Amino acid sequence: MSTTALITGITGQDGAYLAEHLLGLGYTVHGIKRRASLFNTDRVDHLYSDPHKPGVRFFMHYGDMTDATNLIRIVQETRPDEIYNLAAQSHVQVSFETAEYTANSDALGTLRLLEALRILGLEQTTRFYQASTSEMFGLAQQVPQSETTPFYPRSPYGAAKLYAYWICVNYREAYGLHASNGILFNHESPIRGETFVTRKITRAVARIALGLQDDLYLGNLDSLRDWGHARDYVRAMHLMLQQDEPSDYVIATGEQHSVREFCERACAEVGVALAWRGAGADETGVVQAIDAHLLARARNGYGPAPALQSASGHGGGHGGGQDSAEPLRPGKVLVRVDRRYFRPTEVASLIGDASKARERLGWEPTCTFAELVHEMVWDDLAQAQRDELCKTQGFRVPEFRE
Ligand code: NAP
Ligand code: G4F
Repeated sequence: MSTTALITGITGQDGAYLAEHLLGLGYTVHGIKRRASLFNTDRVDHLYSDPHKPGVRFFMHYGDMTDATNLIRIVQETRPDEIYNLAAQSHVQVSFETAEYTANSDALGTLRLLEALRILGLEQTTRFYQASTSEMFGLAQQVPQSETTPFYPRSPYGAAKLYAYWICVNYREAYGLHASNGILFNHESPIRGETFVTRKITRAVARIALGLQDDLYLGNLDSLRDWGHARDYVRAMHLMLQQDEPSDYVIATGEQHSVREFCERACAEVGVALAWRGAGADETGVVQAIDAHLLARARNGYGPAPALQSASGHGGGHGGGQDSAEPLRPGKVLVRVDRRYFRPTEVASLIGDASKARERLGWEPTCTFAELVHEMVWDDLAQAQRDELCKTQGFRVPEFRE
């Protein structure tokens, strides 16, 4: 019989990568999705098969972390060997505006799920993974941050996640639950939510390269993050639940980059060298030089991304890019600062020490920072090219900006 996993937050970035990983390992995967007025299963649609067919191993159930009876029923029906609690209002800035809801879903939601295990008498049989976060380190008390670094959350999100962390530890100690916290540092991918800074940048750079967008407004350009790839990080989640003893693990690359550096790297993918002028809220990112061959390649390169090393080669492409307006020229301002994106309290710098995960789980990140940016930009270029094609054929292209 295959192992059964229940994933909350299956429609999110990590839920999708984890579901794919577990299905690949032969698991039966149940996921909890929210009812929404529009389809919200884009990220997992490729995993879905008609449930009426034999041998199906992927199922979704309507549910919500704020609904205890619903969670109890789903756990009762699915009887999972492993639960991965990934569901959360996961946007730090949004948590300042929806503090109570964030606490309800992220903190109390975790408690509800743990209680479901107790109520159903599954505390000795079901293993539990909690999606904890480096945001709990907040105003970091040590550099780099490890499992022993004191916490100092700086947002309603960080505070809610800290409750979830400790309630998980408490249920492990009080009731003997196999419950582990993955203290994950920022991890990204081409399916990262569009309002997180990395995806906001790669999506904007792709659209700017194709003349679909003029510029990009950002908040704190000085923020430093330890960015890894989500595909690597979901492997760590699974490994934690395969250990004889539950524990808490930092998952990080140990390498730090600024938002400014992320912008530079993303622009370089499309042949644009960015220079910075001014300071603070008046700082701008300006086109310093353009590599015409790289830009043409980015504009015309339908299909999968070229290998990273060849990105500097001269591209041919198969037509379809726009060759009329040339919105990019040296001196053009691409990045501006908008105070709207500043947070009431900022987490200025995070960098993790994942030695424990390396030693005990044998976990290593495989994707470098350059590879991550490359993959994200080229995936967004493919999407921008689709939009550009629609536009040139007279179809309306939605302008999602936040
Ligand atoms: P994400 O893309 O924002 O996905 C969050 C998921 O939670 C979505 O499926 C969302 O559903 C669901 N959700 C939100 N509120 C819910 C509720 N009340 N009831 C049920 N489901 C709800 O986040 P992610 O990047 O995959 O992150 C996964 C988890 O890891 C989150 O708990 C996050 O806080 C944590 N984490 C993430 C990172 C990171 O860098 N990505 C780092 C550390 C920790 P909809 O699709 O319907 O919105
Ligand atoms: O991409 P972000 O919104 O991610 P943040 O706040 O670090 O949170 C993410 O990582 C956490 C792990 O540490 C997760 F727990 C959490 O769920 C989420 O996935 O912002 C990164 C940095 C911040 O310092 C922010 O102030 O980028 C800065 N930033 C600058 N301009 C911006 C922007 N962030 C966003 N979202 N949008 C901007 O325009």
